[in-house]
Formats: sequence, structure tokens, C-alpha cells
Amino acid sequence: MPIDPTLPYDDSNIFAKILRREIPCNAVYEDEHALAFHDIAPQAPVHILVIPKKAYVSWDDFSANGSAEEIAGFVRAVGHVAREQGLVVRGYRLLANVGRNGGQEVPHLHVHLFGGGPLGPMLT
Ligand code: DGP
Repeated sequence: MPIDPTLPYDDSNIFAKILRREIPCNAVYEDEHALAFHDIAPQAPVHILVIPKKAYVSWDDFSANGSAEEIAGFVRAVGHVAREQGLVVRGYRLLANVGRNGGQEVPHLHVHLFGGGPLGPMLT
């Protein structure tokens, strides 16, 4: 069920639990700003989710309320993961679903990183 992005942050969401290490994830990268891990239901040969360490509901929340340092650190982390995964030469796709029309299911900002092969017109 897509989320209502106007609701306050709910720290019982699944990615908050992953950040608190209450449930496991298959992590590929972590730094002070971001955690990256494999999507549980991959839609491409490489399908990684990159999430900020701090509590932001969505891209809208993060872009409005994140500090310049957090935003820069997060954007750099996404690029770093793509390079580390060897996706740059053949290319990749980034996607952030926001709210109901965007189809966002988990109310903690996440950027989908797709790659590893030709991608169809739409994913997730
Ligand atoms: P979105 O529709 O943009 O909110 O995508 C949520 C994604 O999160 C979806 O591709 C599946 C993934 N996902 C949901 N629960 C878990 C989980 O417990 N672990 C991992 N690794 N991914 C999850």
C-alpha cells in the first residue's frame, strides 16, 4: 500500500529496523550518511537500495529538510555505489518513488539503483 507522505516519520518502518540492525540486510556499502543494500525482490540483475542514515520519509522530506552536508553525502554515496558495482560504463538507472502516485511503499527515503543489463522502459 503506497504511503501518505504528509504523515510524520514512523520509526517502525522496515528500513528504520534495518538501520537499527533489528532485521538483516545484504549490505554493499555504508558510511556516515548512507546505507546501501540489495533489494529483497530485485527487478534487474543489480537492484540496490540506498537510504539516508537519518529519518526522512521521502525525497520530498529530504530535499526540503536535509542539511547540505547530508544531501551532498547521500548523493556522493549513491554515485560511489554505482561505481563500486561497476555500472558506469554500461549505465544504470536511479529512481525514488514519492508518495501515493509515486507508488512509495516504505516510508523512509530510498533510491533504487538498477543496472547490470539493459533496462526496460519502467521499473518498480
Ligand atoms: P518502493 O515501492 O519504492 O517503496 O520500494 C520499496 C522496495 O523495498 C521494494 O523494491 C522492495 C524493498 N523491500 C521491502 N522490504 C524489504 C526488506 O525487508 N529488505 C530489503 N532488502 N528490501 C525490502
